[in-house]
Amino acid sequence: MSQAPVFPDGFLWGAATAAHQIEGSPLADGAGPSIWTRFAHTPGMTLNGDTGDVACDHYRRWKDDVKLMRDLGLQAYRFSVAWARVLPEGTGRINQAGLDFYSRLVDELLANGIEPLLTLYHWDLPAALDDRGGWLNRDSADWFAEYASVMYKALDGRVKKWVTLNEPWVITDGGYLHGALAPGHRSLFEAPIASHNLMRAHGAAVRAYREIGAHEIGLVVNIEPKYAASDSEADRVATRRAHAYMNEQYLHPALLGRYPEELEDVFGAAWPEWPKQDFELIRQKLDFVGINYYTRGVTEANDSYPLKAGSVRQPLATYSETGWEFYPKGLTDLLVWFKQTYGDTPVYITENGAAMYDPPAAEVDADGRGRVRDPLRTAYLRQHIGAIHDAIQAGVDVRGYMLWSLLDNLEWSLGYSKRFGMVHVNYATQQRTPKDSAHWYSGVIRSHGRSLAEPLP
Ligand code: GBH
Repeated sequence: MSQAPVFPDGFLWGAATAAHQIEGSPLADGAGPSIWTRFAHTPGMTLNGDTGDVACDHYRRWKDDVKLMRDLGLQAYRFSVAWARVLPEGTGRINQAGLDFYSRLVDELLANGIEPLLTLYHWDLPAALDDRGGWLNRDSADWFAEYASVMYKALDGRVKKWVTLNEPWVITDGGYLHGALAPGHRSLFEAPIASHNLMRAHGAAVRAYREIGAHEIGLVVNIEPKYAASDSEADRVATRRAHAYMNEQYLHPALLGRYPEELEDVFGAAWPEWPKQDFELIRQKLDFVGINYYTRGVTEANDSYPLKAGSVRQPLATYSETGWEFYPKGLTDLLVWFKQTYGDTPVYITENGAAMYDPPAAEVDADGRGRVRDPLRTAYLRQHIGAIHDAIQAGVDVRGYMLWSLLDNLEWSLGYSKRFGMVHVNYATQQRTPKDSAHWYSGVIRSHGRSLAEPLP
């Protein structure tokens, strides 16, 4: 980038987290258990048996964490609410102490000039609802709308940007198809049903918002553009399927009111007939779509179950610690694809970042500050923010960027082994140390993106 990039006025710079990954104290002050509390305490489900019992202890350190955000200059903070703190049984009785935690957090953010983006569901279903069938139960749409309405009544106005679900694809693929995530099911027959009910829940929550709320609400999806490994007919067909499965399975019903045809082929006998009126519920006008971008997929035909498509590693490419290819151009491509396919719904990048082989935090330096040199993360962020700028120049209405993640945190079933934070967390002492990438990102925010043109430190 030779010329200083220009981002639109009001483009929002922030960072993201999720409740189970940072809060700790999952059962404090009357909260109910979630499927993640239960899953992590089931032997063998997470790496080293890691749980969210302490995590970043954010439930007790939230005030200091907001101060940290202010010191870094964040303009926005995307976080999620633990449903079972607010409704310990998932529906019915409200636990005021749980609600108060989020109310205080929001007040503190606003007092520090930081705009809250609130995600209602980032994977931690109340265990009591899983006992009633979880996302396989059609009533889950009503449960979710009830919970969402409690949150709107308590916080709308102070919160002006709401997200219904984070990544329905991961919830279903991880939780119901491959079983690596809670609730750990492995069923081709359950997966489409869980997905469909998640989308009905999304629709029901948006519908409820239009009655109670007065600001903006959207859906967050993870998208990985799929490129065919070769020009062969077989690889191209496999790529279409992979793209429909991961990228269109949720956006098509939410924005177009139908599923992509390829899903029938993907799920075969496990693909149900859907009631037509469900799509009226699922398709609601959205104020924005949030896109989480980490990597792309290069797809070849193979008979791996159930997609008949697999990913091919790229020679000479760089991979992050989670094995994801570094491919910033994919972000520009997908944003352009999004606009072409779905029209002018505004977009936020609601997650982007990487676990990038950080060295251990060094001793405290002369300024009294610890230091973590993470040049690979800085390079990753710089290239991806540049890719967003390219998309904006191509006419895509991108309104903000939320870096994943504010803090090193609990990477789900991978436990504490992967660090995505721009701030290092020493889990023994809970000491927070902004990494070099955080100082770099502060400069990007301060200059509204213009510093991207400067050489890397
Ligand atoms: C997000 O999901 C989550 O929202 C967040 O909670 C989590 O901590 C963060 O990412 C980091 O993992 O193996 O090459 O086929 C990430 C969604 C979907 C991105 C699967 C990577 C696999 C790529 N992920 N995808 S590959």
